[in-house]
Amino acid sequence: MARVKVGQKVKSKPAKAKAKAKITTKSSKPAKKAAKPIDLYYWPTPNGFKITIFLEEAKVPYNLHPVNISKGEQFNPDFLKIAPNNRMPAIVDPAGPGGKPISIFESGAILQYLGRKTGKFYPSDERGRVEVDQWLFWQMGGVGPMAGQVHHFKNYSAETLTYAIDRYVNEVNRLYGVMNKRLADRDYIAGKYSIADMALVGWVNGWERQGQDINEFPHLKAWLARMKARPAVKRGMELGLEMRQGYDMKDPKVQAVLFGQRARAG
Ligand SMILES: N[C@@H](CCC(=O)N[C@@H](CS)C(=O)NCC(=O)O)C(=O)O
Repeated sequence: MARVKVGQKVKSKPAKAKAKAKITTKSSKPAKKAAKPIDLYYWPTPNGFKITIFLEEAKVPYNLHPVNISKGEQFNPDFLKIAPNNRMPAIVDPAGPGGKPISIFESGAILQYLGRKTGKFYPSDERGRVEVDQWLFWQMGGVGPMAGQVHHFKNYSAETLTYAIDRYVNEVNRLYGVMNKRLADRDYIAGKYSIADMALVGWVNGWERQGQDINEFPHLKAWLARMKARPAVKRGMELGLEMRQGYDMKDPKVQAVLFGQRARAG
């Protein structure tokens, strides 16, 4: 359901829903007010995919605003107003609490908000919610940052720093082991399919680049296959991939934007 507002064009696959919405009939029932689309600030990376997966799964209409992080668009003043950490994803929901707009940064906070708002993929009972929260925070504080460090030292760094590579590859290996054990007797990480699975899938999908062999983790491998078989997950992880073409993380110009960032004045 993505609609591109700014920047390059992005192909939107689920066109069926849009086409349907255009059909007008002479019904006596008053027309239902269409939900205002959510504005998603996005670049196609595992953190961005978390949100496109949710929106696709829950069939929430959204406008896509590409934030080309290789070009430094995460530092645009308008973007920083909603995402002061100069990282995507971020959203603006024009119909937030009290019917007023709300902006949110940090993918975990966005997932929880969307889960609460829609009542989907995030249980409302306390036990179920705690179960999801612990795995969601485990992804946010563990799998994401550690796999991110592997990507950096193993794939992007100009120097080969064996100690750093080993440290992060080992830690990701440990985390994969934890997931594998957890998934031995359940289909999804918190039992039922939830925002915690959505947060993890983009990262686990990069296992090869993280120096891991998924075959060592059969339950995790089966979960990954289960996740990737979901059409909304597929759509979410494919959205806008073509925008990344032509940007090489080893390009010194891209590295000058993304690496070695320090506090900025202002
Ligand atoms: N904890 C943040 C991390 C987001 C993040 O690291 N986003 C990266 C892309 S995956 C980004 O926007 N990088 C821009 C930069 O490094 O300047 C979240 O989960 O939302």
